[in-house]
Amino acid sequence: MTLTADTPVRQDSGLTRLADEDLTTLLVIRHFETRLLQLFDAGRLDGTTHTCLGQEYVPVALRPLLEADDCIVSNHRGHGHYLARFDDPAGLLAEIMGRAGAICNGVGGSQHLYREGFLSSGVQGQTLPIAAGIALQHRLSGRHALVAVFMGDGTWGEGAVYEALNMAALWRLPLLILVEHNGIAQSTPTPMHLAGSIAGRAAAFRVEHQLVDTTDVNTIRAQLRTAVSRVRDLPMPLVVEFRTTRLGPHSKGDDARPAEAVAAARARDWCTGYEDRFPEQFAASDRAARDRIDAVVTDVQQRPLATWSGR
Ligand SMILES: Cc1ncc(C[n+]2csc(CCOP(=O)(O)OP(=O)(O)O)c2C)c(N)n1
Repeated sequence: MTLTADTPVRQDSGLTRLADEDLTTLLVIRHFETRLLQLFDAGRLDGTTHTCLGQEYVPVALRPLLEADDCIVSNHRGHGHYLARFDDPAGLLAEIMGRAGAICNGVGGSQHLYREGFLSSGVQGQTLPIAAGIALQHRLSGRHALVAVFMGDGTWGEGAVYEALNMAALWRLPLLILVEHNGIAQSTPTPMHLAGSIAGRAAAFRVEHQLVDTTDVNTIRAQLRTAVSRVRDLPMPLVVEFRTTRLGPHSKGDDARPAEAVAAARARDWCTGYEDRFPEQFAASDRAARDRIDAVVTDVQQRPLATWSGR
């Protein structure tokens, strides 16, 4: 299926019951991101931040498909990618607030994280050549592991993406390109910045493309399990395009969309859909995740500033 401006985004009628562990991670990410926006509004955070509200299910669905040896390369909207990999909201918040216990001593902030097997950069497109380079190293060293790189639809406007795709296809790199297609890049709707389609661009390099058009974590896993294994086993590159929605502003308070577009995005929120379908399980997990993030916020705000020697 090729996505165009007219492609309808379907409401998920087929949400299935999640394992408690998955629902917990989804809601930890949801409450983490919600609190970040509140902290910004209250003047408690500096810099900027891009929340993944509405897109939490993407990294959570991928979690069991990735192995410990696989590497994740994330982008500017990467908090959910990190929290699905590491159950560490305190380390991440400390990084964003520059407090003791921060993942990178507060030097990286929201967008530039590094932890074993995980790297992020806020520079659009930069991550694709880096991810291809790591995948090449995996291949040359005989390491049976892939590199999963996250990007948005708007990032297909960066030339470096195509250099990386070319090399990935030519050298058959174990590169899993995960596109969170949320229909907008900052303030520019996708039809205004993307000629053709993401599927068509992948095809130009003879790279396989798979579309995911559901928010159901269990269904996504079933749809992708074989393809992700092939990326690692053959190896080969693969583009997976998630038809998703961004619920929040681009970063802190800059939502250029008309109110109806925001309302339409909210109507497709996996979270409210899940709450309607499984109210009891949702209520218990939601309360626990909210309490946990509240405690993390209280704890991290009281910590001393992070220090870094510069070496
Ligand atoms: C090279 C570069 N140009 C511009 C920016 C500023 N910027 C940050 S995110 C963004 C839009 C990204 O859109 P998309 O790739 O669709 O991801 P989304 O924000 O929708 O998740 C822009 C223009 C940047 N970070 N890097």
